[in-house]
Amino acid sequence: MTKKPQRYTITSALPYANGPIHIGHLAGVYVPADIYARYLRSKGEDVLFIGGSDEHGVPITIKARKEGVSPQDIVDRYHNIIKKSFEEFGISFDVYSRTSAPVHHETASAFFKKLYDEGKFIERTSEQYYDEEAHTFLADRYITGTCPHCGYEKAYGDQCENCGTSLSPLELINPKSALSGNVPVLRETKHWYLPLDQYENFLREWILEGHKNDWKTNVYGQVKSWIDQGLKPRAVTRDLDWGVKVPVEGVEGKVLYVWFDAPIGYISASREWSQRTGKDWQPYWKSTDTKLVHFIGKDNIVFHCIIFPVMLKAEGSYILPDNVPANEFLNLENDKISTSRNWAVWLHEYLEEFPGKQDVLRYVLTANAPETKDNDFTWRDFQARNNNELLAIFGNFVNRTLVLTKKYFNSQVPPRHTLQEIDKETLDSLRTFPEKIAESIERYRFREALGEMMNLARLGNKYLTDNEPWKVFKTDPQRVETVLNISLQIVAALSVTAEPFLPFTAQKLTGMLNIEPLKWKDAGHADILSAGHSLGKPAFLFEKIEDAQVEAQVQKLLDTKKANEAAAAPVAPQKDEITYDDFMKMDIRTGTILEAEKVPKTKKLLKLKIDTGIDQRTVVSGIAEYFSPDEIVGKQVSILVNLAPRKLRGIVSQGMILMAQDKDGRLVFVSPEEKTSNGSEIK
Ligand code: B3M
Ligand code: ZN
Repeated sequence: MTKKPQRYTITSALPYANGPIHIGHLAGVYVPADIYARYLRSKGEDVLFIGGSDEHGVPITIKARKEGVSPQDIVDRYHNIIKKSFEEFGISFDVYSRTSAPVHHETASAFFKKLYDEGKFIERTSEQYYDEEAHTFLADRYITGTCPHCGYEKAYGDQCENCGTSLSPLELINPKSALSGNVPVLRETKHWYLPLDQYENFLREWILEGHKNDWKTNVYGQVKSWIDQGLKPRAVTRDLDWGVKVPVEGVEGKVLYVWFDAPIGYISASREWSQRTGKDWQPYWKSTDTKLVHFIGKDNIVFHCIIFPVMLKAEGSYILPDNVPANEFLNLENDKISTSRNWAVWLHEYLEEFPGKQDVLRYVLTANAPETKDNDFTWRDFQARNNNELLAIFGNFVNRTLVLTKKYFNSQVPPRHTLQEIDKETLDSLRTFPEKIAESIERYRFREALGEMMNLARLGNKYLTDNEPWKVFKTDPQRVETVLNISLQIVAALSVTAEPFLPFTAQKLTGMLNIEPLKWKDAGHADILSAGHSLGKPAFLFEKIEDAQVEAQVQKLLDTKKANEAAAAPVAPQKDEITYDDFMKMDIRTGTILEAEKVPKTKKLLKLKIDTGIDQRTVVSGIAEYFSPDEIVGKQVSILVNLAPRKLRGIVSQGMILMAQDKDGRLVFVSPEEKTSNGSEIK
């Protein structure tokens, strides 16, 4: 875009409403989009920042089936959780919509209908997998099988999550229905295809020539490789019943492919916003002086750079994105974030464990943003960035400035007097920051921008330390007036320049400065606060994060890893065969634990007194790590009574309690489901 845009339409990928959101989502898409939107608003730009839940697609219906509820129940649940997380983290959407909303069904349906009526699709009948038991075609994730590229056995019909290749169901080796587990058959079915191949020249000219220099290299590279491999017509309908119905007369049981309807969700959300605010949504999508920017993760590049633009182009009345600043992925403690393995930091859990610390996470995720390569989130880094950067630099500078002003000048902004060289240099430097930060933000380099914002805090911190007002006050209070005036101007500039990154902190800052939120243009002039202005009360902006807090988080992840490994480990193989008579030699009875005590100097052993119905006897059992004596007294258990007595730690044990041991090593009693008389035979 060469001329200055009149307005900005900012979209952020619509998260699937089939689970809560985690730090990977926040780092990859929502925090950068929010920084951008907040910055533009601060500049006084006209911004429409769009979000919403993606509520269609097979994973949602599969989850609903598993839980025995409707897909609508699933999306209602997660839409609300996700929406709340975004609000809590200060993601400043102008609208947060959802694709199950009527406005979306109407919008997507009309969009498809227009393309259909104008003959922009090709109709094709082809053979697709069908589950004869479930009486349904198996789209996308309803089919699983072995990946032809990497041999992974649980690849989906649309993608292999092991090697990342996008697949079509017919490529899978040993296909299986996810519904019944049966081998599917092939049946003919009719679908509509978007002929991407017909748009190759348009895409080459628009992206490969037009955006060679301003799109990120990861995005440009992916698009180029797709185009160079040759584009093929892509089906935009599916044989499913959850989604936007195909609006063609006589067609039943077909819906729009989720990736056809979801990006139209951005437009539907804009219409919803328009209905609510009374503002016209159309200029945000149809005026060429609008700058449209899609924030997404790298797995969404092809949809936002090829398929959706082709849809918009085919429709004809829409603008195209000016940029698609896709991010790479964020890992967690050196491992891929994964919902199914629960390898994630969930936002709703983070807030429970670190209440009020939204800005800390926003900060760490931006400082470590996976902008040019995959990056790693570690709890140690989280702690270090909080303690050594936010607290030690930003918080420390602001706090010292406000506390000293309170102490020496009763929280009134002091005047400036004759400036020394260091004052002039500091003020000159201060004036350059808003522009520097803005430049980085406008190039979608958010971590660089954040680094500059922190350099402004560093400038203040150093200025204060170099001038030591606490030492000078006795001899030269006027000098201290100047130093604190300048420091306060830096604090005020921080309240503006930090706002896109740390909105909660910026709000606290304006409160402490007792000012209305300022605009970006105010930040650079060094006279924001005039002498005599009364400040609010100083308070701490950040707190130290202790070792124990991050150790608890690391432990939680280690527990998850252990549980995952146990779940993945095979169960012990079957032992050698025995005869019926072998089995009948064992005399197993029900018995009740009468007494229990720890065997001294052992970790594992409990000495039990058991009423076996035959007698009362002593049994030594290795269960002390799982049960305390108190909780098992009175419990009815199963006991092998004719086991030869054994001496354990000097105690004669007469029999063995039966326990089930899972792959984790965890023990549970094998007890009768209902109380029976002691001595009942188990056979
Ligand atoms: N729901 C995919 C995802 O969460 C998808 C984005 C839609 S954006 C229109 O990765
Ligand atoms: Zn694979």
